[in-house]
Amino acid sequence: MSDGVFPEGFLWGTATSSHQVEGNNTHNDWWAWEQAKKVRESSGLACEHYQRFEQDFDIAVRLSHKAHRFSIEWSRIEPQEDCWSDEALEHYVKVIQALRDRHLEPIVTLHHFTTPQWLAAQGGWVNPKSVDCFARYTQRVISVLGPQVRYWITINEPMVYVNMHYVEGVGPPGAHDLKQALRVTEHLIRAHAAAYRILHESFQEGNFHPQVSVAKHVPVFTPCRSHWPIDRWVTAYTDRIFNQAFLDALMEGCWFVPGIARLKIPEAQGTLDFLGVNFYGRQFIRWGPSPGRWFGSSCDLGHHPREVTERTAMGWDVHPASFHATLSRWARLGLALLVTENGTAMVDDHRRWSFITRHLQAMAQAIQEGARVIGYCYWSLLDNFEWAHGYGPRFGLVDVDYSTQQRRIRQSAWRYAEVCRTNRLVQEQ
Ligand code: GCO
Repeated sequence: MSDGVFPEGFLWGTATSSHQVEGNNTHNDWWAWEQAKKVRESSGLACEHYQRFEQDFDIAVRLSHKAHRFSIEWSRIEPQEDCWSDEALEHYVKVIQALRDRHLEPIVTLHHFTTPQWLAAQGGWVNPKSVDCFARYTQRVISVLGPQVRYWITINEPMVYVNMHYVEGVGPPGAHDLKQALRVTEHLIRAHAAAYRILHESFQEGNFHPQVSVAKHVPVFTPCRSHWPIDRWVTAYTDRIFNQAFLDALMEGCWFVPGIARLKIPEAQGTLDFLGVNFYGRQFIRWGPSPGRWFGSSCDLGHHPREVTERTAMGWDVHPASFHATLSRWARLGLALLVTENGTAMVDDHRRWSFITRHLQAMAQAIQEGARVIGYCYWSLLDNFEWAHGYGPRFGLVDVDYSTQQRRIRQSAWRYAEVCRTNRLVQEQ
């Protein structure tokens, strides 16, 4: 049994995103997608967090959190092209003030899967114009929120976004198009680089130094049949596309995947001040006919290898050792790591705590071995709208009754609160 002790000032907290909790985000492409009945359930009022954020942050304070990650909804700030809503901007000023008043460090995401409908109508992220539009939006946001925010996430899970929306087509625009996927990848890199520069240039004068990153989902890809060389090969290739090439672009200014493309993007070089890490589990890859896919197909649930012994309610693999592996691997970039998401949908809350405690232990081990991890945001504070999966999955430390909007703090939240309060994880026997 070993206790985990975490570095002083560790940013303990949770993460959310606008569309998943706010409610009534009527101007973005996901809303339109839901209205077109492309998914079973519509986000609707979600958790009404847009109105209830103060009450929700009070809960975070009761739970001894020190930080909170959330996203700004671009389509509220700019509901029509180049038409800006002062009211929406003012709202996020209040959100940040509410966090500051409660001594919760804000970690602000600028793009979390949703895009304004006016931009989507012009081709969204396939259109090169998206880069300038995103830069203009960033400029507007920081001119108002300014130095109130130290930690910025430009784009949430860029490669998950590309895969979900342009390869697997389970989000708007529902494309299965590898050419488009490549263009979107490039534009997301350029948009991140533009936002990075704007954030830094805006604060050049003062002694305020923003810390900017993406939230990179960095799964550990694992061959379904480890004795099959072809599975091993396609796994390594998937890792290159999904993880390595994207991070190479932000570190070195070049995105390269043999057989696909080499993109020189010099303005992206050196645009990570830290690395935001999202981690949920291993992903198993097998060789197989997979038309329209970039990646070797993931093993479907029925074909998980025998070594998978534990799954979440989403059917995802639970494997804390891979969390340790991914933190150790990416720490080698030489950047501080901030865990911007790790979490689980579980029906049984005991299993949620078991998931959390084992992942914290894995993180403590990586820290002990030298990884510079500065914070951990559990996904999520509240149960919320899980995209194409609707409201079924329960990721929250806090249960939400969607018919009354009542919040009920789960037992796992209190156990996690103890860690946040003491900055220490005492392993249970
Ligand atoms: C993602 C997003 C979140 C999800 C969470 C659980 O990873 O897809 O960042 O919006 O809700 O990850 O799936």
